[in-house]
Amino acid sequence: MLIEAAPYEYTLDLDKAALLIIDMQRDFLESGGFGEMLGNDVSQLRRTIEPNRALLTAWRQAGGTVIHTREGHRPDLADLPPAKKVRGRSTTTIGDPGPMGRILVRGEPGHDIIPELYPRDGEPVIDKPGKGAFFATDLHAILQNRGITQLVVTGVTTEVCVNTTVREANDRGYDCLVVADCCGSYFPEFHAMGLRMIAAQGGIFGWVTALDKLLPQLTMMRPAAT
Ligand code: C5J
Repeated sequence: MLIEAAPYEYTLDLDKAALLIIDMQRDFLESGGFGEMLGNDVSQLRRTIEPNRALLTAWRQAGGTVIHTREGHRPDLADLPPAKKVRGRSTTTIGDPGPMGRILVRGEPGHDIIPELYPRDGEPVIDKPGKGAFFATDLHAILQNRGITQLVVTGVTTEVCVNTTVREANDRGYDCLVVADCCGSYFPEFHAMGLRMIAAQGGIFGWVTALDKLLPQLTMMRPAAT
């Protein structure tokens, strides 16, 4: 299946591909969460929910592999680097009580994935302590065991966890297709530049497409189960 993309068309093979949805967590996206508490405009991220929901629905109907990630730490914070804890000099940091439980701690309500995109049974959820989904996780092993070489990447934020994951994936030999309108940043200029950096120089880290280029192809590929 050929998908119109930058810098040139992407050949998607659904049997070798996974949809990788990065960090669509309540604390980043929901009004009243940690992201908003820090003064961020969560509407910049919330605009990605509906496109992600449409893509996830079509991807599931086509029978494709879906993998979700969440950024966060063990409740005892043993995997939290001191540098990450103190960065930003904020009075409230990772592990402290926040509006939806302890901030970025596994098992807390704010750490979980938003209900609109909630994982189904059988869809792996990768709990990652860093920005990249490959660092200190079993993502690479899971992908290799399933024969996956292509990643369709969405989620938040474009310039942080999406970009870091795409760069990690690229170095491990995966072909990444990033869906622009299914990614978001609190900072629109970083979103735009984050996408440009991926597709620059002939696709130095991967490809970038839009939902309206991917969705019709996906829907055509395999009829929805009745
Ligand atoms: C993600 C962050 N998910 N911005 N985290 O991008 O700290």
